[in-house]
Amino acid sequence: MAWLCNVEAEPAELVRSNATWRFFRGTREASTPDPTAWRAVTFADNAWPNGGAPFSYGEPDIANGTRLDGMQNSFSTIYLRHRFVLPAEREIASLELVAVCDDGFIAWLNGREIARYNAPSDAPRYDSLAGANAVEPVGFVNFIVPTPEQVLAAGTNVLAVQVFNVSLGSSDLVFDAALLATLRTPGPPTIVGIAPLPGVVTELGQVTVTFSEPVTGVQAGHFLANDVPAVSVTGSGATYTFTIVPRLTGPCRCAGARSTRSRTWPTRRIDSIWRRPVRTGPMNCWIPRGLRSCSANHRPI
Ligand SMILES: [Ca+2]
Repeated sequence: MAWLCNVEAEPAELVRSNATWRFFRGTREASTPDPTAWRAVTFADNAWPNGGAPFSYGEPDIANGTRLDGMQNSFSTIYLRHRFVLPAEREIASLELVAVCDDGFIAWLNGREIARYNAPSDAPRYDSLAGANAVEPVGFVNFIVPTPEQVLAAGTNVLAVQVFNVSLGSSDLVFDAALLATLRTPGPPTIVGIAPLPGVVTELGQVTVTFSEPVTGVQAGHFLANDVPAVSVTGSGATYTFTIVPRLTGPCRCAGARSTRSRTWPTRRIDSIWRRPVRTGPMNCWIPRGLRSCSANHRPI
């Protein structure tokens, strides 16, 4: 539901198609003694040459990228690494790898596998072969990463790919990929529910507030009624009930107060939402019993 997501999401290309990668020809393992070490963020790939994607041979229609002349009948795999930085203040909402490949590949993000296509059935080696021929013409295929927050990290990340040809003598090889994300910047919680609703009440002893997400650090003094703090608060998660003593029977001006915190939020924002609630109308129209005229005591917060 849209009102629960108090953030703005935007697409981001963490790794672009035609990007420059560090690459290693699979004439031997890319790392020893641990043949998986090359997939880690910390692996030193300085000695690997840079090459632009797509990586290919035997494809006369591909004019750009890195031509792997000499691969046919010589080696069946290549290793690729690409670094990118994820800003610390961003959260990841979705992630997918989009790849074009002849014949197969396995992709790891920070050492964790995120996608495989026509991959060998056993543990990949430098001389492994793709599990099947790519169907031509090859096109970009999407691979959704289901739990991106578990593989992406703030700061430096590494996308590592091993590409497999179907045979040493295969007439061609192609690989290019992009890593696409939806990023969002966390925002403060909003108030999505208030009880009693603004309007006419005869007296006011409690107010229950529901936030758009669980918050922490809520204290009675964060809620003011006629500028007097509530005396107690109960609740947890996203919903809290403030008790006002004595019960108010006159015009009541209510507002959220300072510094409730959820993960990182000041609640200055809560005040502003309270003052201008989108869904519930003006907040301070608490009309006391016996009042002749509503308008006489209706003062905007
Ligand atoms: Ca091939």
